[in-house]
Amino acid sequence: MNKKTVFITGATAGIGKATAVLFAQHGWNIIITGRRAERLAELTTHLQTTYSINVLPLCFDIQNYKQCQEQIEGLAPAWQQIDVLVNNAGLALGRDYFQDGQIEDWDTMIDTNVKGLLYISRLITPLMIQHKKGHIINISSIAAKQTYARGHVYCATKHAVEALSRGMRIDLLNHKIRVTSINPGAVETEFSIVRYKGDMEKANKVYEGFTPLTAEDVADTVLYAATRPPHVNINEIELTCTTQASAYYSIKD
Ligand code: NDP
Ligand code: 8X3
Repeated sequence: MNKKTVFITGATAGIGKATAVLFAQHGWNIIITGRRAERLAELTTHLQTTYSINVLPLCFDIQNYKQCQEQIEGLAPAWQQIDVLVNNAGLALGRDYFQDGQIEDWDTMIDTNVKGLLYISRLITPLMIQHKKGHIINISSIAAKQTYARGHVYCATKHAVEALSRGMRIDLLNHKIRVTSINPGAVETEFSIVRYKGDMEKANKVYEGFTPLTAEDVADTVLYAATRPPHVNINEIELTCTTQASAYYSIKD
């Protein structure tokens, strides 16, 4: 396989899916992951038939280390040469006051956004070191920079991703493995449907009256970071829609 390979977690929806499509358009081979097998199969067929690239779908839960290990250690040699890892899978659950927070929601956010990202990165970095190349792109958030009301644990997980991006960048320096953190503001995806547990009214309200970022906008920054010359590392990119200045300040269109 002469083409470059990107490994994208959480490619069954939103930013991960848009990133898979954009990289496919640019001729990359792609490993896509997620828990929804049917969506992975549909995307695989679409990408393989539309762009002449190879796609490997891996269906597993990144919260489960054994599953992560089986999938990554089971990669065929040609798929082990991963040029770019996009740690994208993640979620928010609930907008409760701290004192009303649901323990299961907290566990799921921490297990996915922090531990899942750690498991995948820990398993893939030795492959990158072995092949003497690699780039880890962590999809963090403006929630890594600011803590907003009733966002405590989600914001804490993204603050952790920020610390991990910095830590990885330092420890992987000797191996010239690049580490980028991408911090978007509001992006209209399935994120709010997941956060509000299927309550479409609450989910739609989040994006009412303004034009949020699209998943494709974020995918574009991922591709930008991944395609700089080898001596350039984009450490961090923060992006919001034009009507959002921070987690606290936004205006209607
Ligand atoms: P979506 O809900 O649209 O997509 C989330 C993706 O993550 C899905 O493909 C889902 O796949 C996957 N995922 C979730 N949990 C797991 C798990 N346990 N194992 C494997 N895959 C999992 O949300 P977004 O595209 O918006 O979110 C992507 C990332 O962007 C997240 O890290 C989020 O925090 C971040 N982000 C989002 C913003 C927004 O406003 N939307 C803004 C800033 C950052 P499946 O369900 O099939 O497993
Ligand atoms: C997701 C967007 O508004 O919760 O990270 O920070 S927000």
